[in-house]
Amino acid sequence: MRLFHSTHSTCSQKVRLCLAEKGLTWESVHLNLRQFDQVRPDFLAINPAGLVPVLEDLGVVLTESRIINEYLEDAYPQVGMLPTNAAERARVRILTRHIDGVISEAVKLPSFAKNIQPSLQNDDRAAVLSKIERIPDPAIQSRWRLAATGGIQAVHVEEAMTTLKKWLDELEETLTHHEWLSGECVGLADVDAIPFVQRILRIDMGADVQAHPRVNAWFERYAQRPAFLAAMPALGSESQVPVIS
Ligand SMILES: N[C@@H](CCC(=O)N[C@@H](CS)C(=O)NCC(=O)O)C(=O)O
Repeated sequence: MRLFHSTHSTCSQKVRLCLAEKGLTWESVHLNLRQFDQVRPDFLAINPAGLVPVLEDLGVVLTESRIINEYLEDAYPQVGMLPTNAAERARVRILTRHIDGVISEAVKLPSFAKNIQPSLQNDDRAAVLSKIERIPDPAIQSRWRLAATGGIQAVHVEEAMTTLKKWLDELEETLTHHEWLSGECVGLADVDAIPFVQRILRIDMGADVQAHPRVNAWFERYAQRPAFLAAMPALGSESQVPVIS
């Protein structure tokens, strides 16, 4: 099994957590997104969308972190990551879909504002903009261009922060009924959510997490697990490699 991933990419972290929880071993192909490895022709040949993570397993090439984790659950069920009850499985999938469709997007601008925009200002702007031209998705291209030209403003970030606070409220509510987001045991909803709660902490929204005592306790409890230590970057390491999301 081979994983194309990046240390500080939340979507890569989701998959690394799932692999670690399942005790699966894998070969690492690391991409530095800040250096635009994702638009190198050899990587675009593997994923034309220019995004990590990508999992190669038994001749299959998979993109999309949520789908990769579902695949891992189907292909390697020995350590189960979904509840057995059908209604509970559906509940977990609603959570993971929301993370994939809404939360994953919401963390990007605040992450860029905090980490990417300042660091890009030290680079040669023309060289950066020419690399950005090679990004396949126009929306992703414009986010990078906005950051490269110092254009991300507080107002852009505010809307995202409102979405993230609302999500914390939803997680708090879920954790009043369940020990883990996935039910009685750690599962896909937990591994999909952990990277984003950590990111929320790292974009200076620690007070918002603390205002949600169950979310806070759940995060601290999960952070004791071996999978967290194996899959998540050490605190403070963003200063060496900027966070992208
Ligand atoms: N929906 C995709 C999103 C993947 C994604 O956005 N990956 C980011 C890192 S978390 C990336 O590769 N970004 C490259 C870029 O911004 O150029 C998934 O969940 O896998």
